Amino acid sequence: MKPAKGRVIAAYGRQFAVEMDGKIHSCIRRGRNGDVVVGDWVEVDNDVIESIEPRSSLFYRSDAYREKRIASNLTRIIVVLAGVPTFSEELLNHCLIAAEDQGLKSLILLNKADMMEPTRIALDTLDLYRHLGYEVVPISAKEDVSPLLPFLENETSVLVGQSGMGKSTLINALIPDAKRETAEISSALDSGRHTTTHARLFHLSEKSHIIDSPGLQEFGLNHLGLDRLAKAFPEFRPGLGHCRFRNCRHIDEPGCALADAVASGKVSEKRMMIYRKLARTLISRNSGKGRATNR
Ligand SMILES: Nc1nc2c(ncn2[C@@H]2O[C@H](COP(=O)(O)OP(=O)(O)O)[C@@H](O)[C@H]2O)c(=O)[nH]1
Ligand SMILES: [Mg+2]
Ligand SMILES: [Zn+2]
Repeated sequence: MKPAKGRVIAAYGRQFAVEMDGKIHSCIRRGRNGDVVVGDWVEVDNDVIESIEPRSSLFYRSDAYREKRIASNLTRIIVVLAGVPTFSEELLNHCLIAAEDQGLKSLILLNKADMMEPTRIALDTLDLYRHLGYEVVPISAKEDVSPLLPFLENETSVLVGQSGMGKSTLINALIPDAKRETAEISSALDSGRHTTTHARLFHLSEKSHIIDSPGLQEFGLNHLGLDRLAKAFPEFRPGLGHCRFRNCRHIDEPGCALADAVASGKVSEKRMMIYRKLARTLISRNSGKGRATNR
């Protein structure tokens, strides 16, 4: 068989489900550990992934020690939240920052809108993000997912969020065959013993795809440097380059244009606190280990 091009739609440990001409092949990657990610276009020869095409984007998080790649070649991040259980606003911010950094569109999906009072409270909290330009869409995965559909068209989207927010319910409503398809892939890969703790790509149409990802508890951003971090806050951008010090970290420096923006109400205190907490983490990691955070 000669080499063929395909797309990675699921990963189970060192085995990958690669879709080629509508068929799913169980493939391996020799030697290189962990470089293939769901969403990748790859060249396959005899069920071995030989090479990965250049990616248009790579959505990943990182904790203190390692990177966790979530998916590649995306165009949109959908952060799934709900009024119950209470969502982490910090996690929401980290997802939005990672999306901005990779130039991806975001959508904040507030699920369980059938629960009126928790939804009202959550919408109040989300007002800040609406004012920043992020779209906030209330939805009930149990009742009607149609408000989400226009946002999925011609996009490769990934659903991210804490567990319990309703990601699986959404996927099942969007793709009635999701469970069966996933079971088929598991058996094709002989990985029935693995739970689906990995991302999985589903087709909505020829041009629209959606990736379900495992529930997140945290979303580290240690892979960003200070410059990239500040640029990932859209409301910071007008102030960047206007601080007294060219290398201002926007933490406690005099003449900081972003501190002025907070004082005049152009930037919210909450967002500034989120930035500073992340910036301090980056700085202490850097000085402690003496290595650059920018990749
Ligand atoms: N009331 C309500 N409950 C929902 C909705 N969507 C999901 N749930 C419930 O929320 C819980 C978590 O859903 P699940 O899809 O497993 O969340 P996941 O962990 O994000 O995949 C389940 O008990 C669902 O029945 C919704 O739109 N409204
Ligand atoms: Mg789930
Ligand atoms: Zn500054």
